[in-house]
Amino acid sequence: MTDSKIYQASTTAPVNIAVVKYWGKRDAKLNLPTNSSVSVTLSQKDLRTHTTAACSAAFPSEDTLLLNGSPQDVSGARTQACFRELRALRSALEAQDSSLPKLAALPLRIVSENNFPTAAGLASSAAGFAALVRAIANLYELPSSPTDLSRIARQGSGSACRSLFGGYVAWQMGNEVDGSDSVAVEVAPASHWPTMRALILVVSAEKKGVSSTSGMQITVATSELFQRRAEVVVPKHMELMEKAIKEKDFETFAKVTMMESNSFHATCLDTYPPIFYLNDVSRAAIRAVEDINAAAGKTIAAYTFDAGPNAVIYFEEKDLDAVAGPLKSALSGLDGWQAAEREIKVQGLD
Ligand code: 2P0
Repeated sequence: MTDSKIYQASTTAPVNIAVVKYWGKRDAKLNLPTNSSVSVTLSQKDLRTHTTAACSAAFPSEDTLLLNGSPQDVSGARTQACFRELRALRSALEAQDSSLPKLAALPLRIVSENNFPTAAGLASSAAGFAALVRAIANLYELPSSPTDLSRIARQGSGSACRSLFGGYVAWQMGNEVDGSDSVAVEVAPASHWPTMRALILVVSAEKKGVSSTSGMQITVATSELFQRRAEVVVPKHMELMEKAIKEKDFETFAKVTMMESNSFHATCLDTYPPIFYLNDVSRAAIRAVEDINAAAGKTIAAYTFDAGPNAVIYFEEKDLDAVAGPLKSALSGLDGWQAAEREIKVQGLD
């Protein structure tokens, strides 16, 4: 008799925004980075992926993935790597305990929903792979820690490993060739520094022009500035950033965040052919933040940009009025800002 029971589990995973940026792979197959990175996890209230993983002998024999209602190709090496690793862990459990249902052999049906635009520089792949990996781990009842799961999610998308934690998270690049030590760890929980806020300026919700995966490969191959960034700049920024977070030193946190963003976008420009992620509204946001800090007489706001024009502005809760108002009036006359204005969101941290 065939067991037609449907086993299922759901989870959500948050978006993370890097303050020390991941850009460059030393191993493209295993998604091993050329440098470590640090991120802040944003509230799941507005930005998150919700994923349900199910398996059943009654399902068609192929694994399937539906993202925002559209069927996705699961045959890619990255998704397959995640499925393979999770199935291997489940098989090991089943081998130890013969009373467990044989789930590893069953086809998977994954259903994911984002509550924000996909691929608009808002780290959708990070939340997506983190949620996919944790949903399947929950379905399989794996005893894995968040760091264990980060090792698997990293193979789906590098930045996904950081979305397995809330709060302040480091992705340690590691040294091993098999990637076993390239994992995410908590720098501090959100409760350590709960006054941190992020303002998201959605300058464009369109899909980005150059994907991160191909962009960073061209940077590694062509930019000499990149060498210095990976070897000298990022190690220095990692140390300063982890210390700033531990000491809740906003000025240092903010300065390193802005210099990191600038360093990353400088290596994009130094890539040949060059990669442009920032646009005129992005540059106006940078100038507005500089003006806000000059008016305050200290650094109360920090901008950062990923592989797209959208800005994330970090600030402390007490400075909301000094940051949001001036930013809005500085940008309100610009083309493209209409879209941004509607989308401003202040995020707490989970
Ligand atoms: C980051 N970004 O640290 C950096 C900053 C974009 C700029 O991680 O190829 O989508 O899937 O490992 O994780 C975007 O890269 O790249 C990214 P893959 P991913 O957040």
